[in-house]
Amino acid sequence: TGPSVREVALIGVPTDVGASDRGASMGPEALRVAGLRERLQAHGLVVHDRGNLSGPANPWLPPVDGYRHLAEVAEWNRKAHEAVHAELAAGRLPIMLGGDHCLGIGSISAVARHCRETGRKLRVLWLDAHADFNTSAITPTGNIHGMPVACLCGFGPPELTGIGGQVPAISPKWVRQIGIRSVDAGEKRFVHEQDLEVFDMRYIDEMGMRHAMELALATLDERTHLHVSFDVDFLDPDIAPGVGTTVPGGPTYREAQLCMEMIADTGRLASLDIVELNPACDVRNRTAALAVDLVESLFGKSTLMRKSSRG
Ligand code: 4U7
Ligand code: MN
Ligand code: MN
Ligand code: MN
Repeated sequence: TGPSVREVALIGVPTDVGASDRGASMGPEALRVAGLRERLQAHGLVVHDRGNLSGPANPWLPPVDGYRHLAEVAEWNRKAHEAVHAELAAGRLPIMLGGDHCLGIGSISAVARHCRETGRKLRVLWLDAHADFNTSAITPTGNIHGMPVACLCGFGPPELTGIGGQVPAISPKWVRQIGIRSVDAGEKRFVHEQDLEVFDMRYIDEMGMRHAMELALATLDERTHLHVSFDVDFLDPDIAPGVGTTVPGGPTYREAQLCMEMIADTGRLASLDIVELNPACDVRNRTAALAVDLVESLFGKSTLMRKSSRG
């Protein structure tokens, strides 16, 4: 099993417990309404929609000891972990429909576990406006959707870092972040200290999306499992208003398409998260439709038949 898999499983994880703004819990349905399943099928993929996982309600409380809703976040992530791992073990490509980005902990820890079990190398592409590298000591908000990369790298509460049975679940060396333009003061120091490889918007402005992606996708080989964690706030808010935490100055439509197409061209995509879509902030579901459009490119849609095209 691996990147040649053409069977995908949609796993809805309808929660916003990792955020302070509500509404990302409606993301899975908005993606379905935008035609995600049908658009993937049109590319020859066999699509299994597993429906939505269920879990605790959002208590909507202030943070305690630097974490908002830690118990609920842990429970949702344990469920996401098991669901994603089961699909990988069965040879299917899981697409987790969030939900807020705290769910990257469950999803990516499952991917890391699968890679350990099958002797694969993991590369994580983190497409986001934010680095999501906060800890309880440095977070300005206590929102755990700002902490998943740190938790996966072993910096966080045991309830979250322990999901998947190995701490840390991943090494910062396996991660490439693209589109970053909002990093908090303490988080900035921590990103530097841990030497995360970040292609921020300054880099993309100066060098172009093509060069950034060439480097982010360098040194993949036939044993690499490529995971994409797509936070919809990666995109410029002018084209993607339907997120809770917009940050101006993101990738344009064309830059985002190129990013997805270059990932498709590697042929190594083996799991995906689509997170942080917030229909309560959207305009006539257009951000969901855009996300679906980009995901089509990620699975090999291209304008013309290209030598490198796989779809
Ligand atoms: B997302 C923030 F302070 N950094 O930690 C925080 F700006 O998953 C935002 O990338 C985090 O959308 C955004 O709360 C989390 C804030
Ligand atoms: Mn994020
Ligand atoms: Mn974000
Ligand atoms: Mn967000």
